[in-house]
Amino acid sequence: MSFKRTLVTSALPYANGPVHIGHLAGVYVPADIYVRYLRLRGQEVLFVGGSDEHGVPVTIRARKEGITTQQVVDRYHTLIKDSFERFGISFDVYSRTSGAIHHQFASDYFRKLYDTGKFVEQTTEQFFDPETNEFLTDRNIRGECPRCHAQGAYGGQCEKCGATLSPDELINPYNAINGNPLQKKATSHWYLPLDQYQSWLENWILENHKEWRSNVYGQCKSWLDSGLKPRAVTRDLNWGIPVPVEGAEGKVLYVWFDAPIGYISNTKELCDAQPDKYGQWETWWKDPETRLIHFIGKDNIVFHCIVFPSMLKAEGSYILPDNVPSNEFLNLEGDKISTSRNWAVWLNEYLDDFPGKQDVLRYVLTANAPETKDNDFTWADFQARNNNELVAIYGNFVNRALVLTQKYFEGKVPQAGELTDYDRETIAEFRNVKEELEKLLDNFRFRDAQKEAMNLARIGNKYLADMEPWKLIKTDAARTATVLNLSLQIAANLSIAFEPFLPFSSAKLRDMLGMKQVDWNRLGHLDLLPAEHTLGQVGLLFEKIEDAAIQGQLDRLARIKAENEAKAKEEELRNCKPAEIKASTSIEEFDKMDIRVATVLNCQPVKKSERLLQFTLDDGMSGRTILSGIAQSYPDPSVLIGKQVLFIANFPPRKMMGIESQGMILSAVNADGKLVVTTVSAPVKNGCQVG
Ligand code: B3M
Ligand code: ZN
Repeated sequence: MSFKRTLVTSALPYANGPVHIGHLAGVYVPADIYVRYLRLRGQEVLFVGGSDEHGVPVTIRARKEGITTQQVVDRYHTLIKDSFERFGISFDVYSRTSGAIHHQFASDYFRKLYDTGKFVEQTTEQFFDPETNEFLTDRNIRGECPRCHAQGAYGGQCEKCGATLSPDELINPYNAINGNPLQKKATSHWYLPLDQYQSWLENWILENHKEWRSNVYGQCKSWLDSGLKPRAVTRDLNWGIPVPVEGAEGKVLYVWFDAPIGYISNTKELCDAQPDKYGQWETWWKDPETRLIHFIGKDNIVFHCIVFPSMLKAEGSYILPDNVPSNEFLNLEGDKISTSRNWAVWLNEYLDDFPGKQDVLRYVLTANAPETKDNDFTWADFQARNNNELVAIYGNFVNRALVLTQKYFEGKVPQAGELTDYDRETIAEFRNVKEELEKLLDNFRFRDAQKEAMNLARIGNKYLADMEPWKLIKTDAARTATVLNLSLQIAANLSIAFEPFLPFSSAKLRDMLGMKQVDWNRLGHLDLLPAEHTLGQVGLLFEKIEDAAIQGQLDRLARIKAENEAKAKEEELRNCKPAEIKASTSIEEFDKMDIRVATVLNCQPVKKSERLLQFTLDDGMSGRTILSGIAQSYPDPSVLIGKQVLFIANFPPRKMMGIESQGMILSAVNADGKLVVTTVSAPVKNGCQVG
């Protein structure tokens, strides 16, 4: 189908923290590359973004920081917007969902579906905290995992064993915020009956959008195959857009209902403010000649491919997404990126640590983009790609071409003479560049497209290294002129080819070349700079990144990892509940046990055993040796020397690893499974009995 214009949206990040490299790699860099590319091709395009300011995550953050929810979203919306700007993410509009325009728009949208009978109302039993008088969302409900019995599992998932849970399955559910036990209480909500859209969606996606990325198509298919169910579009919460229905006090629109509508309301906000420049918002959202593309991360697929299209279909007057290029996840140094665990490279911090190096990160994230599978960001790879690719190939080539022209031809593009076969072969390499890049970019294959652009730099670099104009100048000035002319033409092409990917460097390169504009249509032509054209000021396009800067980042991550491990341990101990009491016994049974006090004279690992420690005890009698399987809990057993411990004196001796053990040391089992040797609270004469 033909189209006149393209509307590009990128997922609205939650304003509950700064944005990190995972956001950039997954959504914003690819969307920006695509938009810049369409603009270069002279197409009409609108790039819409904004902050998602509703939902539970922002309220959790507010509680954690001890400020109001509005303060949280104000803070992070500003920070996120600024980070995007500094990275050159070229939104036409970046607004927010807590604004009045959005509230009104989303509220009206809900009301229209409500009035036309598109929802079903249902009453269900939900968890309720009688003390705070509020219903809890899944994320705020914790309890014991029914599978692995870890304490503190979340309503949605157990972090310990990874099981997907529903809050109903948790044993002894409690309020994650205050620890209060929860009750069930009836509440009614409005549902979008997705089951009624099932066959329409099957036809629309599975039959008519086979071209979607296989990860997107596959996820949709599996949702559809397991049968869609009605989804609640309202919540019991005090943060969000009030449900515009009488009797719905205390209820708000579910964040996933209002957030995608934010794409529309943000477009409206822009168009209403500048209709001459952007036209009517309806043109972007309702004209079948508009093509709608959503850039998102993989955890948002169901909402953009199934839920939002059903909402649009229910309303009836909107276009539907044409494509939903979704990326998989980016990990950081082998671990899942996590805002709550601070396991991320935050964009604002990156810019402080690497000022002016926006394009380096853009480059690395695209080179390593998780387009088809999860990928890993490592600082070593970041450094290598900068030093070995951007600096050593692209930067080196451009710098040599420019510096030599300054030196030999007073900074003016020299006239090319007769071409050799090698010149012609080099020129031929550029013949199909434009078509190749377009094919890849049109298919959202940004990683391969950038590789293609870098390949051009490689060709230029090799050409210059092979031609050695710095030697040639001594014998053949005319030939040198041709070589440098061709090199400068290649450099000019690079500034165009890299424009969607590395906009800052492309602009810098154009300044150095004295190039006024980028003309995508001229890409591949090796006559972009006329002879005698004066070049601009030459500088370095990229700079080497030293080991110390990388080490600084690795040290930071190591610190965070250690902090997280300590916190996890603390949490585990805090949430641990004691084991069940054993079946009852009697004083007579207990009396059979001869428990005594002894001082540890020596304690050392038993050779060839991972488990056993050998205790030498002063037991107030003739002394004894006891083996205890607690080596894992005491990496340095010498800490036990001099301590008074409790042991069972009347177990029959037992040989292990060739050593006779004469009893058993008593230890407590800690929540993390580690054993802690028991002791007495004041000195006791060795050999005395415990009872
Ligand atoms: N804020 C979820 C996310 O950041 C959500 C996206 C909304 S897009 C309409 O993953
Ligand atoms: Zn579990």
